[in-house]
Amino acid sequence: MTREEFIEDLRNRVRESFAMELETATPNELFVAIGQIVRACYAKSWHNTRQRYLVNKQRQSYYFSIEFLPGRMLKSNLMSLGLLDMVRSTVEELGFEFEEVLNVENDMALGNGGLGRLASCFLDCLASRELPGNGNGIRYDYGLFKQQFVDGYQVELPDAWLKSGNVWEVRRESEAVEVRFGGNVYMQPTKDGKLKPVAENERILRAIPYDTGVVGYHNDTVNTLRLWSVEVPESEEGKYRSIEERRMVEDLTAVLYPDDSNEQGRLTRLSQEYFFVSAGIQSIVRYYKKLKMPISRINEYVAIHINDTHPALCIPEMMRILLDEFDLSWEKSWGLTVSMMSYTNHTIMQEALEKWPLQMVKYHLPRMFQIIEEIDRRFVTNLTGLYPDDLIQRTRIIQGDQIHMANLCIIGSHSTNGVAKLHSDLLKSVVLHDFYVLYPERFNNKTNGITQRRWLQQANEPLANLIDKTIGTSWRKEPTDMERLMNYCEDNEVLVAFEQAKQQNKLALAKYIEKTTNIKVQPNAIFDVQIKRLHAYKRQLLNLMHILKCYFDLKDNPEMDFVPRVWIFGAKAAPSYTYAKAIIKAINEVANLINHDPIINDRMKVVFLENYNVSLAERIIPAADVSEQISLATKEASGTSNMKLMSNGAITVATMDGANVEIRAAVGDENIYTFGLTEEEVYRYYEQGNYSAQAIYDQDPVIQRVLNAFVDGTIPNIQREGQEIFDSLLRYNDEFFLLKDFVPYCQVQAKLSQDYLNREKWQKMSLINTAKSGIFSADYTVQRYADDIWQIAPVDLHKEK
Ligand code: 26Y
Repeated sequence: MTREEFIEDLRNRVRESFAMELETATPNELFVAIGQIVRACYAKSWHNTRQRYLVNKQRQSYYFSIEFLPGRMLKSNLMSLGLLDMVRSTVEELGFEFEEVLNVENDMALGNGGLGRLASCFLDCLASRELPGNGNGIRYDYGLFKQQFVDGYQVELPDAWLKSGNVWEVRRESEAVEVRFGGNVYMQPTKDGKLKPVAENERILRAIPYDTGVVGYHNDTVNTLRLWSVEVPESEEGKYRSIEERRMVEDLTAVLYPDDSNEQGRLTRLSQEYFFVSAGIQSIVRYYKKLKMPISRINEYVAIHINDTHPALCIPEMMRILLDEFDLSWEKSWGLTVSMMSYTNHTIMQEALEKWPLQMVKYHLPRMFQIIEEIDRRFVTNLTGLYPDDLIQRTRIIQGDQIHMANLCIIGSHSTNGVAKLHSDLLKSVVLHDFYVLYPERFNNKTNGITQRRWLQQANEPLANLIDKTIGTSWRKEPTDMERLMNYCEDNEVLVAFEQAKQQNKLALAKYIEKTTNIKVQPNAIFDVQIKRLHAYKRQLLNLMHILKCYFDLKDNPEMDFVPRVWIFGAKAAPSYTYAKAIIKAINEVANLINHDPIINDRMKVVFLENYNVSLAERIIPAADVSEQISLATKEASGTSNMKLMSNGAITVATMDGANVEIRAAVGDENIYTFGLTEEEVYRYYEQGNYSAQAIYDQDPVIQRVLNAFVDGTIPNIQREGQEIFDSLLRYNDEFFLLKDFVPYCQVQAKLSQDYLNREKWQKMSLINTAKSGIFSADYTVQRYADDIWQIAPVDLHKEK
């Protein structure tokens, strides 16, 4: 597309869609019109991709996830299509601010955090590596809540992201399917003496797919993210007479559950899980029928991935279709199902493991219940005598009055993976050890990754351009080529240029901070960043304790040498997670105290940015000097912000947890600040039960002063929250061992501050972090899933078939 064609197209669309002239358009109209142009640009490739997969009878993977977190899509689509520079310069020449146009787009925030963002990175990588892989999920009317602070407290507002329309989606009426809930199922004998399930009094809902193109980077691949929305089918209109009844139905895909740690066992959540799973599996089977292949070979054409246990019902739903609709035997159906399914575990935290009440499943999903019961029965029967009874009892799916979804996933799939080496090892040796005894060959590791296209190329153009200038542009397609930056570790000119790029990003973030919070920060201070969901195990509180220590040091000794620092937080707390909310309040009050204390004289600033989401991450990450990855060892399955920050040249302060271990191995000990308890030490405390927070407190006056600040009025306005925090540490014995890790944490922070003064040393460390970050590209992660688990191969759409 030439510049002239683009302007002409833009002019026409603004006219036709808004009855306006281009000259009078605002960023809103411009965003919609450019979005339409971009969509039109990839429409043909999208169609071709689908057509080619169909004609080739391509084996495809389907990534089932109850969360997807793509963020904004205009800039990434423009970049993938190679149109970014032209469109940007043209828009600016026309007298508009391109940034403003981009900012019109609502984030697509249909996810809580890491798991949902990982799903979106994976889709991007599948398309960019020409791999035939699709997403399947829910089109929530409301994404993750918007966060506001009122008097330092988190307040949640609805995220009505669809209010102004969604240029990227296509509603596919003709591909709607029915999903059935409730009713009774009984077994009826057929003529040939078999038993067939017959259902009565079911409630039938309609699932409408909305498809979004996933545009590959500089290739012609456009894959599909299919999200399902619920409707009352016309045939059922009469049944849902009252407004309440209709609302019950519409509630199904109304909101994303905003909790990523505590399973609450809610019926609507269970219904969501079955709804998108059933719709997705039906749509896969319907597509497979088009290939005119026997059902007994479906596993040669379909790979289904279960992202955490939320889509676990894929297993019984596939069984239902093979058994009830294709009349296959149990054995045949089971063989096909297990060979199609694979599962990723994202957590070892007990509270986040899904367990559904038997009665709830039995009443609302009676056929699923029957099938799960039979899977469980056969599992027990087949293992009895071969393995100890207690092992069988610990691994079976139905235990007491609950269905253990992780057990269902492992038993019903051929692959179970963790998301970082340490995490996968813990699954084998501790968390899922019993299963590892049963199925050692099913366990594997797939360390998470990120897409540098979004997190470096797009979010950090100053750095990306500088990398181009230094080593050429091949890294944009092959991220490990960034390793060539290692040749410039001693090159002062290059180091200074990298420092300038960082400075430019810090300046931009400083502006944003001032605009949104009124806080002025010095761009030459250390920008110390912790961005992630608010969770006790992630230990934002440890960071806050260190901030308080620095504050007291300066108060005691105002003349001391102190390397100026700006602490930047971004974090949402689940609305029902009161402890996490108390920590938000405490951080905000400490920020208020320190930011306005004349003695501190701007040497410390604490900034908690509201509404952390993908697009805010894109602003913060390029400007970070320090990346806080300080979860208690064993608790963070992988982490992915650690990789994004590293790639952008931030230095990590890390516990030996999740993928931090692999980051250290990549950059070397000298280029990361590690501290804290190791996995072994944590488990030793658990085994020996001899951790005493009180003992640590009693011996350390600094810790006493820091903790007392929460309850003695030093930090104002946190009577209740301060007490809750104080109690969590002392009365309830500090579940995540903050007090034990506090001193070593402060020590590495002090070292870091000193190192920061040595600009050359720091810049070298930063360069090495970027240089070594290529291995964390999700391009490679996805390639390993494709090779080891899904067995899918690239399809070159440039080539004629
Ligand atoms: C069942 C419900 C309460 C639930 C909902 C969401 C449970 C868990 C989640 C989300 C979990 C999640 O985001 N986990 C994170 O996944 C990332 C991608 O693998 C990891 O990097 C990160 O360590 C892990 O906490």
